[in-house]
Amino acid sequence: MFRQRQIGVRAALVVALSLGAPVASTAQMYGGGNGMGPGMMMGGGEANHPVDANWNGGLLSYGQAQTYIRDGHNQGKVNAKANTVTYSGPDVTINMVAVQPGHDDQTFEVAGLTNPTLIVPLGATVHLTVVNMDYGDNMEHGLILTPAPPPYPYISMMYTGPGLVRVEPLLPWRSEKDVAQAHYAALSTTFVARDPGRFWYVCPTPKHAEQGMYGKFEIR
Ligand SMILES: [Cu+2]
Repeated sequence: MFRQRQIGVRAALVVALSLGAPVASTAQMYGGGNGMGPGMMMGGGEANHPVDANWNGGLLSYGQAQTYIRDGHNQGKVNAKANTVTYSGPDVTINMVAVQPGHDDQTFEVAGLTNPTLIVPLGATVHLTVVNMDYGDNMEHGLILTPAPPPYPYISMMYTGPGLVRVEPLLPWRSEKDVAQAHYAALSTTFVARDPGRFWYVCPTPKHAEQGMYGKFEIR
């Protein structure tokens, strides 16, 4: 929470990850946001613009984004060979980037790994933040956590549904300045990893999951 406040992530969802219950009923929005509550379906292309004054989510400078990325390297045990990050303890913080500079399009990065498998202990409270460092048309990104495995179709949400956990609305791409002078949209969600099993974090932007923008999320 401290970190989230420090980087100015204002909008957050609190949800309970429970396979048996419709999550929308347990989700709750607080701390601002765009007035779009949980369960909002993606509004085709309306988020397709760079960060501007209308963005009510968190905003990071380049320097803050670099600190955020560095912190991400200390939040779990990184196994680059297996492409896994294993978290421990009752409170887990995950700093995720959508398309970190220097990485391929349509990827998530955690601790410098691309689309890693994230392993979280059963019962942990998970603070998940996504920062969009991507740029350009159709490069808004979001995240939903779903038990539905790949492959994903063009409109992944038609297959995954709204998911169990969501980072939304879609984060606009970086402002139209150079990388070092741009601002980066950020959103956080907090949930309890209540059900053991294998899930997937998936980008709901059309075509992105189809092109590989997803990774495994294991609770055990
Ligand atoms: Cu995406």
